[in-house]
Amino acid sequence: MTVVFLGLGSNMGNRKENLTLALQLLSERVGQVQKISRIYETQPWGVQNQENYFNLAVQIETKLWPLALLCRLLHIEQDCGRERKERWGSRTLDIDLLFYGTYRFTMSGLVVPHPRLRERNFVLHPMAEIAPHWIYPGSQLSLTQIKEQNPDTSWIRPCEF
Ligand code: PH2
Ligand code: MG
Ligand code: MG
Repeated sequence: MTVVFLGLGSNMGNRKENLTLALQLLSERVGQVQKISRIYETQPWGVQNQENYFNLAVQIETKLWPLALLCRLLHIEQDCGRERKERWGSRTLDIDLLFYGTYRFTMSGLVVPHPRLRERNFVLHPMAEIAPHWIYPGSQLSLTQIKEQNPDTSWIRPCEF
């Protein structure tokens, strides 16, 4: 069993429902969901003129190897209505593999830890909420420290439903 952290995002359709359905499918197809952050509303990063995102982070214990896990994540994205068009463009659901245990690797287009997570408020805030003391593999820094050092100025606020 391996603990993995995923980042979820949605900025099309009913963003909260998309995330809720994704969490349901993750628990059925990937493993036991151990921690879920609050949902945050976030400024679009990359392409600006698109709807604000809802983002969250989740901790799951899984027996799947990385590429099998990636394949399930892509299927869940599709089953939640994802169509791949523009890079960083709007999407009903995006699921990014952030950490796979404490491993670091690159294989078949999959880079772990996720290469851009250290620069993104929309990942670091929800991650630091569920795993503040998690050490970024290969560094001596916790996610809380990385979050505090991150120069990203884009806004992020927890949703109040
Ligand atoms: N995902 C992207 C590009 N930009 N911006 C925010 N705020 N949240 C995201 O999840 C996001 C993004 C590509 O996956
Ligand atoms: Mg992404
Ligand atoms: Mg993605």
